[in-house]
Amino acid sequence: MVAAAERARQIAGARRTSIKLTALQTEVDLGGITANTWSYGEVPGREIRIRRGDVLNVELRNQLQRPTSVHWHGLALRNDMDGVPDLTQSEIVPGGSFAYEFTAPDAGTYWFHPHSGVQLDRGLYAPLIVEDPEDGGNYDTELVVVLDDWLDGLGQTPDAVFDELRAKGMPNMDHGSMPAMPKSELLGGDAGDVVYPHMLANGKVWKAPQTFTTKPGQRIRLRLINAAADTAFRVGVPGVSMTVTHADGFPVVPAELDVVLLGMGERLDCVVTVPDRTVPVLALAEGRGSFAQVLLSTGVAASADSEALAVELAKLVVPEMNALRATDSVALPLREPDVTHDLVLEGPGDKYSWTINGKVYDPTEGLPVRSGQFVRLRMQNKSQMFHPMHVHGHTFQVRANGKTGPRRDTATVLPGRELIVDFDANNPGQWLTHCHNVYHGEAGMMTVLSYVE
Ligand SMILES: [Cu+2]
Repeated sequence: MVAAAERARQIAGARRTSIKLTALQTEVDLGGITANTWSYGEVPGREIRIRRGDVLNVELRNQLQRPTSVHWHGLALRNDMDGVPDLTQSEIVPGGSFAYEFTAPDAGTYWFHPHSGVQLDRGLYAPLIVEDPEDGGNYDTELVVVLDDWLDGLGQTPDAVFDELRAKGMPNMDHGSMPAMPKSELLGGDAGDVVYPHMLANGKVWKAPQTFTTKPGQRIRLRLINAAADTAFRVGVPGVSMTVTHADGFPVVPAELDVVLLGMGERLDCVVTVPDRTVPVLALAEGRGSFAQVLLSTGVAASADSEALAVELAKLVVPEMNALRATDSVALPLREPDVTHDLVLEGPGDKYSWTINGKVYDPTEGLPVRSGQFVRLRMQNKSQMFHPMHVHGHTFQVRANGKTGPRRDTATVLPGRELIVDFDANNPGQWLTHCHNVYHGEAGMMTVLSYVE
């Protein structure tokens, strides 16, 4: 069934792109700060760029001391290439390799990362851009901005942080003092479980930002990717409105917004017109008082320093991202689902456990679906923290208060709220469905959408 679904995706004249990727221990420069981390050679890893319908072949060589894997986040790919150990493949052992090969059926802004433990909170992530030969009319150039929260290799590791969370059953403490855990009104409660010393945009701290040289009047398509483990970002370009065109790679009815919000794993594409001065793309770590940035440099000085601009940006009202609307070309019509599954999200419980329907993850148990069904997921957040819920291998239709929301593969469910998403069960296999907070996921908040005969 998996092979048949893959054959249906293949198009005549498809190009084949072959890439070799190595996961290894490296030193990276975060902008005057050197961290010893695990990466695909640099942070972020080098972008992979293909066209819709292309076949991508990536040989991953594992030079780490631990097993790893690669998940191609957001792609409706063949299930045996989805990169989830114990569910779709065996882990890639140290010294081993694995050849991923699949058709990329839909254009959009995607990314890739391991699905092994909390490795995502190291430097193992990179953009995957699938171009649509038919778009490009409304912008002159593109800029990919990958956002991250960083602690690895600076006296901490994600594994040690996770062990500490489990041992204490609560968020990590900062050197024994009382923790100042982040809170956010926008996120309806807790904004994170982990304290991060740095926020990064394209691998750099805000004091040493990447500079993108441009000129006034240029229209830039920003491809925003939140690769963080535990941090939502509100993103804006001070004084410049953004035309949001895509959510998680799929087109939305263009929306003019001053600021947007990205949960972990989420992507937004926005077109901005460069003003007659240098401006930052600011990414405020929600509830944390820190930020990252990329500068759009015109050669003319900015109107104010970025710290002052960040204070102003934090005052703007952030619209509801689930109120973005899929274009008619991709929207799934509202109809009665063939099957509805409830996902009750709770935690943290004993030893920092996070659960779906009262259970921690078990790869042998799942929510059954059948090929051809129209499936509804009703996700109810009964915890104090937001959860960006990600479904592998499908792009669902968000139902925002009965209205048509965006098509997405990751959508944030706020505390005390319910989110309904629908999808066509048209990609057979065993598909992980989970919170994209890597610590929540690793602590149990994952389940499987399991195609059955
Ligand atoms: Cu979560």
